[in-house]
Amino acid sequence: MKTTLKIAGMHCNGCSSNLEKMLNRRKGVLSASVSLEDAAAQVEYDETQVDLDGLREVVENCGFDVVE
Ligand code: 9UX
Repeated sequence: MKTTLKIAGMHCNGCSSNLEKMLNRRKGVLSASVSLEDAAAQVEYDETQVDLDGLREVVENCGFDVVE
């Protein structure tokens, strides 16, 4: 499964690289790439191991929000 999440609250390259690192550490995430300019995260994940709520949890734990 592939999705693009719109992310609110990222201010610098540290923000985007932290979020990218944390998403990639989440069980079930196959690969994650976060763009500061686009304010977005592209995530490829195994939907039997993690769902959108699980991804949102990672984003919120990093101090950001997923924009609906
Ligand atoms: Mo940059 Mo983001 O110093 O939480 S890492 S603002």
